[in-house]
Amino acid sequence: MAALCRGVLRVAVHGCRYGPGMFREFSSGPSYQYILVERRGQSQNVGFIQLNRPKALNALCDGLMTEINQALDSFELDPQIGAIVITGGEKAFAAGADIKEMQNRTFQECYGGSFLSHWNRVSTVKKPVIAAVNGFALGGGCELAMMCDIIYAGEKAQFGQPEILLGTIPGAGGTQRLTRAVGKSMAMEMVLTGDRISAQEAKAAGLVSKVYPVDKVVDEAVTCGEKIAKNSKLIVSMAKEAVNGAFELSLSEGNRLEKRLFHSTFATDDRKEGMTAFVEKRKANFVDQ
Ligand code: CO8
Repeated sequence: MAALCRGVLRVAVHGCRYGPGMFREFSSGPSYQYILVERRGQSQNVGFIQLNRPKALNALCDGLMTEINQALDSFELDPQIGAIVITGGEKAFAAGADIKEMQNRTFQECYGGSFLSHWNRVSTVKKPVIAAVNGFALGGGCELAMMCDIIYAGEKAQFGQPEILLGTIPGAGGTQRLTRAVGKSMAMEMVLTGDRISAQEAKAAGLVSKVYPVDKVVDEAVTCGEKIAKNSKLIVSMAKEAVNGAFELSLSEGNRLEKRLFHSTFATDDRKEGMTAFVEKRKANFVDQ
């Protein structure tokens, strides 16, 4: 199998893998041990990252998170890519931070070494990121999904913050993003009991935007990514920044940010093109300028 990725030819040896769990990009791209990285969509404009540590239910070890960051960095720099999809496997999106890796950590190591401080890269990417979740999204797995901009869930997905059962608490935004997404009562219940919620409950609570059959959710996420990627990448980033402002700012500050960004769109070629195309009854040809 060969696929084009970021302009370089990727060759998969042994059915998608290079060595044990390795996917190698030729010529100059990085090799990944814990994730698969490719382009998806008809125009190959959706960056696709699949967590690929199935034996450990995609537990988020340090190396896996570092690789996700590398893949995100390269998609962020790639002018062809208009959206990114992150997914896992059928049984697990990710069953949380790697407990075996954390088991013998001390407070001094965690605090002094800023343990897992590189975990929030997903939430700082300018391009939209869509999580396609099948199976378990637990602990850091649920937090990873919540760092994404849109969550699509497969019918059998389960979301939870079970850290309390391990004698700890969420550490990558779980108490904050979950509470904003589902409200205080449900967030408290999940964080304090460790109970999981189903895809359907997650949809009803507003944690996920759509639920699809297990075998459809990844394709649907890519389709959503393609739809986003057809718009101006510049304006999409501004829209994303404005929506994210709603989580950080007061209403008046958020509205001010939105207005500034709205005004800023009038400094772009794409705003002019979009409105001109509408008036001329033709499809807009955005140039991301
Ligand atoms: N870490 C390491 N290994 C794991 C993890 C994990 N989180 N989850 C599963 N595995 C491993 C198992 O140990 C097992 O390995 P092995 O075959 O070598 O024994 C393999 O995956 C399969 O797991 P199970 O046999 O347990 O599979 P089941 O189908 O019976 O159960 C469950 C699936 C329910 C998902 C179960 O595996 C489970 O409860 N996993 C742990 C879930 C959990 O507690 N997650 C939270 C972890 S803590 C966390 O995420 C904190 C994040 C803080 C971030 C801080 C950033 C600064």
